[in-house]
Amino acid sequence: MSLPQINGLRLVDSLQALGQIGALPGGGVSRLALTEADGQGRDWVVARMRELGLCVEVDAIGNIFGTLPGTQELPPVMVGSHIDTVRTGGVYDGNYGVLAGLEMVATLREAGLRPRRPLTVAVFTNEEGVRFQPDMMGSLVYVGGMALAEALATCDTDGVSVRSELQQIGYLGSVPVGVPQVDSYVELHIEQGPVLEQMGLQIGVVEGVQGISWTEFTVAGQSNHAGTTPMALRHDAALVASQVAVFVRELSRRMGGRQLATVGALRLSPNLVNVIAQQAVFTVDLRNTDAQALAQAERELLAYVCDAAEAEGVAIHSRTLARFEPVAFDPALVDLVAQQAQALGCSHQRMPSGAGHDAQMLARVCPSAMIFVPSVGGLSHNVREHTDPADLQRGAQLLLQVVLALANRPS
Ligand code: HGY
Ligand code: MN
Ligand code: MN
Repeated sequence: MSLPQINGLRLVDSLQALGQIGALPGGGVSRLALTEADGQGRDWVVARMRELGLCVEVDAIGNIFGTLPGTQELPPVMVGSHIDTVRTGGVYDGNYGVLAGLEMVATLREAGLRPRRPLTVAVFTNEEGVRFQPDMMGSLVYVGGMALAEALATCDTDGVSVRSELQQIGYLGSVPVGVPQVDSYVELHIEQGPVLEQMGLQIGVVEGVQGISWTEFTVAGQSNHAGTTPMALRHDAALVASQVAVFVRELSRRMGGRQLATVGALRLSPNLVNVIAQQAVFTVDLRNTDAQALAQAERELLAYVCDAAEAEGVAIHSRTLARFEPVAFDPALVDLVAQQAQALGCSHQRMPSGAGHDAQMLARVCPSAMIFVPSVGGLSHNVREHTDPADLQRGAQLLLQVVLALANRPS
């Protein structure tokens, strides 16, 4: 039986339409979690879900679920992702997985096809974790990995809580967070890296997600006059932050393998040209597919930070913002993705995910897997993020085929 074809034009139009919400001048999107723009984006998606006749539910952490009933009352096959973005985001990261799920439903309805199992399209709260940590917060609470009360009480740097923002945008839902009953979860996402494009491949069959370690360091030095303070008498918070940034680059080079290290956020105060920095607050993002190597990198970082602080005579304390072990997806589900990619005639290869995703949380409660499509120039978390329409359509078509194979399989 030939399967209905995903309408690629309609999918691209929906990505562009949603991308208008929080659009940045000159391109890209800024739709930080639980901001007014995120609320408007959620409203747009819920309206589309309702147009498609889905049963819409919002849970207590603001996760949104749109469900197409199946011919049988069974746990649903779930697809989805997130629609919150980083401050300099693109229109595809996360949004593609949600809108391809809705396009899949639209295609099935047009073809008059009703799968055996229900299909649910999920929008998970605060996947990016740039305003409220940790990242993947909504899906982590959904699977029982973080207490709801703790998540709701989490505040951003302005002291505003998740709870108050969810209330503000109207998404403090009534569906309790419980024990999810999900048959399986498949997340379609842009690769956000250079691998598929460099290898000229159409599809990434994702086998798992690497480990993630986010730490915030606060260095307390002594502000003083830049023109009168001898170098030997300084306690310069900016120096220590800079030394750590250089150290983690050297650490990842020395460790090799897949060790990654990033100092992405750095705030100095008083941040003035002629004042030695009194305080530096900065973050270190370490990642590795190898759990032991990641732990080793964390140990070496902490040892270095203590030595650097002591040498400069500054105080330093650290706060863990996120810490997730590497995750392997369900081998049988990964095989199914590979088989369906083969059947669809897609060039593909198995690969790990460099970015974190909600799928790594769903993997705690049901068989989960991911599908990647290429990112032009390997760019993401960048306003120039782009994926070609043909790749977008192909990925959504593969999602449809994998989901139908799951939804219609005998018990
Ligand atoms: O940081 C990540 O990997 C994801 O974008 N939250
Ligand atoms: Mn994402
Ligand atoms: Mn992202």
